[in-house]
Amino acid sequence: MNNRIRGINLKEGPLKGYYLHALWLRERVTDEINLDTNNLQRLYDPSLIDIDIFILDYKINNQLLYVRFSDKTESNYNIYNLHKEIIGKDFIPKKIFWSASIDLKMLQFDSSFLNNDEKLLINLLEKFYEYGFVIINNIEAKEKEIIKFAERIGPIIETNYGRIFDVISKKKANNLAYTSLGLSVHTDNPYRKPVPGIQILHCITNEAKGGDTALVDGYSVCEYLRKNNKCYFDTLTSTEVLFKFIDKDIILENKGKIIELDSNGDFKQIRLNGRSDYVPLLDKDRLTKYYKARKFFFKLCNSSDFQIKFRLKKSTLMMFDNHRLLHGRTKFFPNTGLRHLQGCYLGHDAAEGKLRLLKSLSN
Ligand code: NM2
Ligand code: OGA
Ligand code: ZN
Repeated sequence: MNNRIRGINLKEGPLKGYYLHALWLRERVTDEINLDTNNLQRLYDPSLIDIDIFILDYKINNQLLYVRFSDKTESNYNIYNLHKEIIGKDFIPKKIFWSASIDLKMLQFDSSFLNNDEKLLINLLEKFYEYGFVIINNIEAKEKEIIKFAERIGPIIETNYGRIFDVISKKKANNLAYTSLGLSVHTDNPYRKPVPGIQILHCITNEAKGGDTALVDGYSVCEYLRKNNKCYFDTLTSTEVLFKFIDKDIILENKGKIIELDSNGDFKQIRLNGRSDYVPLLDKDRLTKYYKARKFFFKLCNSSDFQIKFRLKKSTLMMFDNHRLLHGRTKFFPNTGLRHLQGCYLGHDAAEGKLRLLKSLSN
């Protein structure tokens, strides 16, 4: 039969212009038989719905779309909720790329949000997703305070460096971060699967000479490269590199591109870490091209056009997107004073998930 209703085309309202496929609507039914009203999960497998399902009847009444299907299921849908889903509305703000002239003031927060100030936490997470980092002042210069901060957002990702780690100069360090050497701007842990999305560093004391901080918006640099040197950009987005970490307890390896794009061509993740990258032995022309591209990217990342430099002060904490920003420090002189940071990693799912929840509760 050809006059069966296989989908709905509403003539007015927010859903005007969208063809609402019958099966697409059917797998979104909200009645108690089909949906667990407590956890909003489906109580049936949508793959079992008849491919030829059709609509017997539908009506629109204010915000509600009522539909009865050929399998006798009926449901009401809030048309605004359907619209939000169709346009892919999300509470995670769009990224704002920045360069060295960025105003740090708007990214500075006070620790008071730790005392259940949800509005301030929303604001902090929004700024974090826009700019890729935030700085929080007045986090007591005490060991483990970082845990309180991190867990206000979500669960810490424990690694072989521990749940939290001490960035301090020590002998026989398994990582150059635990020496007093300078670290050129990098992303952490490119050798891990997956690479932790967020890094937090809390300054407990910074009395040594040197040890200043640098941050770069890696995506801003990538954007510049895409516009001004497409050939290098293509090389860095296509060459698979091996990243490695080795100590007495573990050998970590992961492969990836220095600039990884998503399926839309947007920036997904940067891996830049001169201590741990091993490009394969490609043919000589490709290899030469790769080395030129990496050199140029590194130069841009270190240029004063893109890089901001500041000194992390005692009781200050910074939280940054380890897929987007690069961070580094100048060398310091341990015999001139103590320098001690504590760090940990979080996932983007935790931070995005927290922001979505807080925003949906506040709306
Ligand atoms: N630490 C500080 O990714 C890296 O190897 C950078 C990470 C050891 C957790 C250092
Ligand atoms: C790190 C790191 C920066 C610093 O621990 O990964 O980059 O300021 N540290 O010590
Ligand atoms: Zn680092």
